[in-house]
Amino acid sequence: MKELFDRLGLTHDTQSGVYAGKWIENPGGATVESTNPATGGSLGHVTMGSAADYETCVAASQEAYERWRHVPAPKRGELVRLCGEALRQHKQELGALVTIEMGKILPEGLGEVQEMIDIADFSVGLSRQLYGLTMHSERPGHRMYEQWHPMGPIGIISAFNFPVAVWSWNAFVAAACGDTMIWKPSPFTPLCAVAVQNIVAPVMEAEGFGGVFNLCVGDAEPVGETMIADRRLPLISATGSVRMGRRVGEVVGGRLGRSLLELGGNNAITVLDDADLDLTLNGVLFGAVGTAGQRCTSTRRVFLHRAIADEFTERLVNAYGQVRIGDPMHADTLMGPLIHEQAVETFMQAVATVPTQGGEILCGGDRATVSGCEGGSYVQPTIARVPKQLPLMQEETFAPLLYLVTVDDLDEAIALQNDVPQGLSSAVFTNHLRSAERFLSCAGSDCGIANVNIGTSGAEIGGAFGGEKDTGGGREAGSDSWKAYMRRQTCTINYTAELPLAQGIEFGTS
Ligand code: UN1
Repeated sequence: MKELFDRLGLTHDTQSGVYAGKWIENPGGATVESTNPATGGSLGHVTMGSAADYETCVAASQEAYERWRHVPAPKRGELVRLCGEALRQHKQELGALVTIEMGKILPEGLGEVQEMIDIADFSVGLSRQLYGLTMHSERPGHRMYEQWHPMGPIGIISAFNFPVAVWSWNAFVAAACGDTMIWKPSPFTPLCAVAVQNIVAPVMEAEGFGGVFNLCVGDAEPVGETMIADRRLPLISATGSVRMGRRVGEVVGGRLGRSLLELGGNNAITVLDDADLDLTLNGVLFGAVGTAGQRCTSTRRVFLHRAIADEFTERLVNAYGQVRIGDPMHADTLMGPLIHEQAVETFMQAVATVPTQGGEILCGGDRATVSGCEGGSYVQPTIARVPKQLPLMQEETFAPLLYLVTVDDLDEAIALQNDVPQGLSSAVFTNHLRSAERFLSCAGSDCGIANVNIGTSGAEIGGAFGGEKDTGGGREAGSDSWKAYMRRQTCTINYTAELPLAQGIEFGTS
C-alpha cells in the first residue's frame, strides 16, 4: 500500500486538498479522513479548503483562463493528450486507489481510469472539431455564421461513485474547449482527487498552465455553496443526488448561470418473451450487482414478461446466490462494500419497507460479513418481487436492491418504466425488431439512454451521457456535449455599401 501511495504522490498522514495553480501547503479548512469502505480502516487525511482557499482557486483559474483561451484549440488538445498519456502510465495504481477508497472491484476501478483515457483521446480529436454552422443570409452581400468561444472558469462537482472518471468527462472536454476549472470532489473520495491532480498537474505546469485544473476539496460550506453562487463561474457541472442537483439548479438558475446536471437514475430493464435469457441474465447481473448498485446507471427495476417471469426469476436468484461478496481488491470478488454505514442503513430501511408495501424479498436482504474485513460496509445483493405500484420503486436506493415486476406486454412495461421521476437509462431485451424499435420510438422509453440487448449501465464515453426529468437534463462526455462548455456567438457580416434590414424593414430619414 505504501508503494501504491508513493506512486500517486499520496501519504497516509495528512495532505493538502487544495490546488490553485500549485498545491496550497496549509489550506484553512477542516481535515477529512479518508476510509476504506472494505475494512473501515483509515487511509489518510486531507485538509479541505476554506473560503479564502476557494478564492485562491478562483484567482488561479481566472489568471490561467486569460492565457488558456488564446491557446489554439488543437494545442490545448495536445496538452490533454499528454494528460491521457500520464493516466496511461498510472492506470494500475489509480485504478487500485479507486477500488481502495470507493470500494468498486478492481476491474471496475481500472475501467474507470480507462474511461478517463478514452475521454482524453476523444477530447484530443474534439479540439480540432469545435465546429460552427454557416447560414445563408436573407440579405444580399451578407455572411452569417456561428462560432464557439470558451466560457471562462467553470465549476465541477463530482460524486463518490465515479471519483475520477466523471471529473475527466468534464475536465478534458472543457480544457479542449478553452475553459479552466475548479473541482469540488466528493469528501468521501478525496484521495482519488488528490491523486488525479498529482498526475495531471506536472503535465500542465511544465507548459505553464497549472491553473487550468484546480482542486478544492470541501464540504457544502464553505466551498460548494460559495461555488454555485459564484457569478465568476458561468457554468456549474454537477453529478450527484437529485436533492443536491435541485439545489445547484436553483442557485445557478437564480443567477441565470448555466448548470449541467447529471443526477439520479431509476433504471429499468424490460425482458420480453422472445429475449435471449442467457444474455439478459448477464446484463441484469452487471447492471444490478456491478459497483454494488452504486452507479447512477445501475439497474433497479426489471419488468418481466409473464411468459418468462418464473424461469428468469429462478435463474436470477440462483445467479445472485453465486455472487462473491468481499474485499474489492481480491480477484475473485464480484461485489464489494457500500461506501459507508449510512448507505447500509438506507439499504436496510428499504429492504424493511418492501414487505410493508406488498413486496417479497426473494434473496439477500441483509448485511453481509466478510472475514478479515469486519469493519466493512457490506450488504447482500437483494432481489424483491413486487407489485406494479410499489411506492418505494419511485425512489433511487443507491444499493444492490433489485425489484422484479411481472408485466403482460411491452406497452405495459414502457408505461411502468416511464412512471418514475427519474429518466437516465433504460433497456429492453428482445430478439424482435418491432419490439426493439417500439421501445426506441418517441412513444417508447423517456430516458436519456435507451439500449437494446445491453444492460442499463456501462455506457461508452462516445455518446452523450445524461437523462431527463429529475435526472437533470444535462449531457456530459461524447457526441456534441462539448457545446455546454462553450458560448455560441452568431455573427453577421455585411460586405456591401448598403445597410438592408432583415425582414425587409425600411427605416431611415431620407
Ligand atoms: C455514474 O454512475 O455517475 O454508464 C456514471 C456507466 C458509466 C458511468 C456511470 N460509464 O455506468
